[in-house]
Amino acid sequence: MSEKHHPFPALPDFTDEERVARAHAAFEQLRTRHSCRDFADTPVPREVIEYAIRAAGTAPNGANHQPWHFAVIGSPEKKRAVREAAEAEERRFYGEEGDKPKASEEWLDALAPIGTDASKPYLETAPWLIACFAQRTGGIAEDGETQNYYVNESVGIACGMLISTLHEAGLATLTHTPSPMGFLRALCGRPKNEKPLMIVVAGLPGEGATVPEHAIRKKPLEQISSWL
Ligand code: IYR
Repeated sequence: MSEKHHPFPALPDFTDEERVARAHAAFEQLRTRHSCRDFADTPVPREVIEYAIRAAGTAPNGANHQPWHFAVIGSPEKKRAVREAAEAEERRFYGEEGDKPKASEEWLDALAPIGTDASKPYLETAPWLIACFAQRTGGIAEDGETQNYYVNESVGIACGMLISTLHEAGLATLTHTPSPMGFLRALCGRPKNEKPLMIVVAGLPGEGATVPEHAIRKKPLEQISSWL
């Protein structure tokens, strides 16, 4: 049986011209976001992160089970532990332990223009690391058993909203995805039904921070859309 419904919240009564202008302005604001790999150690108020997580928590999701958890890491000790575990995984990924890299040659070639390697100092420098977990089960009550739906889609959208809100607040971010990320579950004390999806690193860019030329080239509208 359907529960009580509320009237749909009133939307602003914009003219079409205003809608176009606002969509354009939102695009111009979002297009200035780039992944940052060099962070300053400047502190950022916890409330910024709190609001960004609240914003993420409004994301559309499967059956409103809200299958996410955000573990916020701000202490130097925990950040160091994340850095050490992540770098150990990355050394295997890039083959810096002397073994054959876990990444394929094609993957390493794709990363070459970005210039990444196993060294991740920003995991200690940036003020906040937000470990994003996807709850495979749990439902609204987080009972650990009820089936969740569209988990990756839901948490992916929530992470997008988290990143957009942090950008709107004037912070730089990086989505960091060491693989495998099992160490994060233990480090954050999260249960087995939760899968670490990504770490969102947040803070201010370091003075010499750069963006690779490669990352600035975005596919044009004509390429990323078709109109039927
Ligand atoms: N997790 C690694 C590798 C990496 C993979 C992709 I796909 C990227 O877009 C960037 C990096 C690292 O962080 O270096």
